[in-house]
Amino acid sequence: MRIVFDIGGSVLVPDDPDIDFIKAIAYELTKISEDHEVAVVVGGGKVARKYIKAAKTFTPNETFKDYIGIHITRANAMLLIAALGEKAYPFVVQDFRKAWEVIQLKKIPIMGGTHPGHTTDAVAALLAEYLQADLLIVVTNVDGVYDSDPRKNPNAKKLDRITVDQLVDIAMEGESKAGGSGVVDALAAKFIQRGKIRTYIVGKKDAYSLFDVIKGKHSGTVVEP
Ligand code: U5P
Repeated sequence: MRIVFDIGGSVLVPDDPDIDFIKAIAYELTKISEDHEVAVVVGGGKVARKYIKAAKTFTPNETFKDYIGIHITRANAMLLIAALGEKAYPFVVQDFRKAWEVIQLKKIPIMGGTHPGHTTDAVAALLAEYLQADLLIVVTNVDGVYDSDPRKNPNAKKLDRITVDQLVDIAMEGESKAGGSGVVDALAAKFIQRGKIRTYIVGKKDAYSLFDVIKGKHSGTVVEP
């Protein structure tokens, strides 16, 4: 299989870099890459949002703040590259075609953000579409898709299986400002719909065994294309 992993920045770097988690996923990704083609997109998460919030003091320019976010995603990507060692391409990949080329070299391409105006979820969805991936795995700090925001509503129910049209509806309720934090960004949901990409949305706990996740063994949400 060809698999794209979308690892949330807040999962990788909650406040400080989560060394044990980064080690664990580097191990899992290396193991998976023995039998599958793997590409990874890393987010900026909480750290990016802190920088974007600070920058708001100085500028109302959303695009400028997006660029700050992109830099943070690339710093996080460098951390994962360091953890993967020889298995990863040693530069943060900034272009989908380059990611394809890196896969042909039998290395794992690691991307962060690309352009202002969206999050790394959208990058991952587009990458999955471009690479014609069999599977997109989104690792977030919520353990799946809920019928309402579980951080605000204690009665929110996790959805084991949804259609991509449902995902689009849920994502559209989120907001699309620099540093926005819906479960996936609306644009990403649209790309998943357009690319008809089979997608699993899972939490950090499941991500410790990505090897099981790719086989469908997880407690997150399956998005049917
Ligand atoms: N960002 C972009 N374009 C990208 C990726 C990220 O502008 O391709 C910016 C957004 O402001 C985003 C922030 O909210 O970086 C952090 O990325 P993420 O963790 O939300 O994906």
